[in-house]
Amino acid sequence: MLDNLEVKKALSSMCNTMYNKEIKDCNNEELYYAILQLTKAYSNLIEEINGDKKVYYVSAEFLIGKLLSNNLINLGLYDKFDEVLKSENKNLAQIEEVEPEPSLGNGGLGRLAACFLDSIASLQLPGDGCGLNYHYGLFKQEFKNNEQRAEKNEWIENYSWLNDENKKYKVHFGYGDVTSKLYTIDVPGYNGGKNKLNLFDIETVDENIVYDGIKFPQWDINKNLTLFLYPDDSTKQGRLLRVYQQYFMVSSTAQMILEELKEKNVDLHKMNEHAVIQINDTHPSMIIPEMIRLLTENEGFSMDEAINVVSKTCAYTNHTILAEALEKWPIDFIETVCPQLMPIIYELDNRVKHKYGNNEKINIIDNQGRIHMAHMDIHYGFSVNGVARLHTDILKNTELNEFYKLYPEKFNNKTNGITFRRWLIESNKELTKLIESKIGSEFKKDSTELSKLENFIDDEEFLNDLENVKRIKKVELSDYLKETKGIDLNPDSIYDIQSKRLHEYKRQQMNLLYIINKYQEIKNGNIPERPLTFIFGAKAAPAYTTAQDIIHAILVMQEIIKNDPEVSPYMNVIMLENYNVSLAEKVIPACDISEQISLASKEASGTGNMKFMLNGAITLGTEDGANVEIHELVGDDNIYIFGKNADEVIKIYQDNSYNPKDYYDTNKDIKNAIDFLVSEETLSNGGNFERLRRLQNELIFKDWFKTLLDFEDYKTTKDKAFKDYENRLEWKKKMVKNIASSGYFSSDRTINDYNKDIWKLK
Ligand code: 26V
Repeated sequence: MLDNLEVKKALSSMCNTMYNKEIKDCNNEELYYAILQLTKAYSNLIEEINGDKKVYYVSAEFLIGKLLSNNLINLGLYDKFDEVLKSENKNLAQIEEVEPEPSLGNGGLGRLAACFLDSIASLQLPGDGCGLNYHYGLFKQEFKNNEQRAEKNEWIENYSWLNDENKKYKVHFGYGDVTSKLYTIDVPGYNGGKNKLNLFDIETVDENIVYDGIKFPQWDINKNLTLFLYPDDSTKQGRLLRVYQQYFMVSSTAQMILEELKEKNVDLHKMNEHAVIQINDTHPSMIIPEMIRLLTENEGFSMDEAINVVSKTCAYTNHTILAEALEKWPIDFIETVCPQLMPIIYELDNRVKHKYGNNEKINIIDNQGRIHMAHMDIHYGFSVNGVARLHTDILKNTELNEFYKLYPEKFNNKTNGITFRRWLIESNKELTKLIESKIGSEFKKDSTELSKLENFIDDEEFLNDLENVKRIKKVELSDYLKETKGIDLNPDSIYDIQSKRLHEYKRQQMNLLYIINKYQEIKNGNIPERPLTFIFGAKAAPAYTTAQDIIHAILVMQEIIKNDPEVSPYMNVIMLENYNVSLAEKVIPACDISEQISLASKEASGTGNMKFMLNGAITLGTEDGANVEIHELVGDDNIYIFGKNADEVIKIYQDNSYNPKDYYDTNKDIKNAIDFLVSEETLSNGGNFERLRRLQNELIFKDWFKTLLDFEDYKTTKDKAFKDYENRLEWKKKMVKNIASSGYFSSDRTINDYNKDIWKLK
């Protein structure tokens, strides 16, 4: 292992070669590129993790975040670089600000994939990620006129973490062949060894066709294929493009896997003993027919043999029960994009219909000619897992019950997790140090050690230190927002934070109604005991109108309060621009109250909830997703639970018995808040009548995710949390209890579970 002197020598020599300068004379940008090159060089020296069997985690998203600190930590070099740079009057955290963050993901599913890669490598298991090299990722969010604008997110530079592997694959589309080119990013583990993230790209992609934000000609596949993640699917051409992307991803991946297996001289008939393909949601589902096609067409397999071995190799993870996110592609889409798959899909479908009869609940091809990707995964994969206990139970007993009855042995739960290396050690160094001073550093390798913190729950000095750490992180966030956005935060206020994708089921609109209600109370002279800061971070899919309307309403509320001196000393609303992994690393450690308020049964797991808990925030949430497990671990006194539970919600949907208008008519707080959406105040503070009226009508007459049903309980519970915050001693104990109970949510635990029950790597 290198010592500080060697690190200094290496850095100094890199600066000399690259810029002909001394370290002290380089600016942050120059230093970033020098350290990037060095880190890549060190990573090059690390052995790849090998084994008899390897997992391929195939995913449309990998929300990896910045890599400099993460990789230095995992390579054991962070402290050394930090010290060397300090001695030269430089600051590693500031240097990392230079790094562009790739937006190769949208939310939880993509961030989970990134945490999993970190844990797989850190547990020294052989396993690679496989996905696409989107040049502009999802999009960069900007606010203009109180609306979200989508801009391209440029992240690929001449020097980046990408390695060109000089490997190519031919992918056949209906209109002709294209060439897929492989790039990789090293994934070093915390305990030595490294894996890879494989990102495929089309050779002919053309960045110059993008105009006016994120628009581009949708028909020109050779040029647009890997420009953006989740291109607009409100048009047929946009939906087709998603299928082109998916087929490109899985055909490249399947060819690469077969190539690797052949290099290892594996008998492909025993492929399942050497490879496991984890299908992350349904975006990669076409890997099943594609692999069968490659084996039958090129490797001399019979159809029976190919189906048999592929079914023993593929495993499927479900991340949502929302109908619109369960992909069903029309046959003619597949005929256009990859016609060679249709005979295989017909065969798979026929076998199911032959065996189980024509049953729409489990058919692969339904009677409207659509292919249900999840159904194909379940029939032709060996494992189906949900991502939190409640979610898996709902899959088994409700959503996928018909399948569960057929294949009970395939179903299993894998409660999600997060990597503590990024979400504690990297993003909250102060808390890490404090924990270390009490229980030693073993928790860095074994997160369950955190439970030892409970021994200090009555240790006043520790409680005060914990409070100080929280305050430091609140001040840090405040300074950062002041410096970068000119936003003022009051670190003595309570930070109440909801950061996650914008979706009606997550109910940012319920939080907004609470804020309006609080605003109206203050106007009526009802001042809160302590100032309140409400922070949101969320991107909305560009074609999702209601989500855009909700962002607009939050921004207008932010404006109203900023401009109202009667209210602004007591409450503040901030909608963070372009919430991403880097911003999350600053926001989460600063949080007092973590908003996890989805309509019960709809949030498969959530992973932000775990990150907040680990950093000492107290959850305000429904009995949904992993909140249920958090609740169980911390106990009733250390979480704020409200609202209808999943059984009640499912029943209300079944009975069709919910009418939001009843709540609007009978609850004055609800009526006043909703009426306020279209009012003199909103319209004179940049409000857009059409958007606000549409949102108002949505809430009164549709409210598909039952905001009004839970509002009253939400308000009561949230008010109580704010009141309890004033009992500082008790609150600090709640913080300890949450941190001490969070060990279960390490993704190392999750990956161990995947390995034990599904992958069986070693
Ligand atoms: C949904 C949408 C909807 C709008 C447009 C684009 C788009 C793309 C993909 C999806 C599928 C979302 C699936 C997803 O992210 N699920 C999340 O997975 C997390 C990790 O398991 C879990 O914690 C979250 O509860 C779940 O929502």
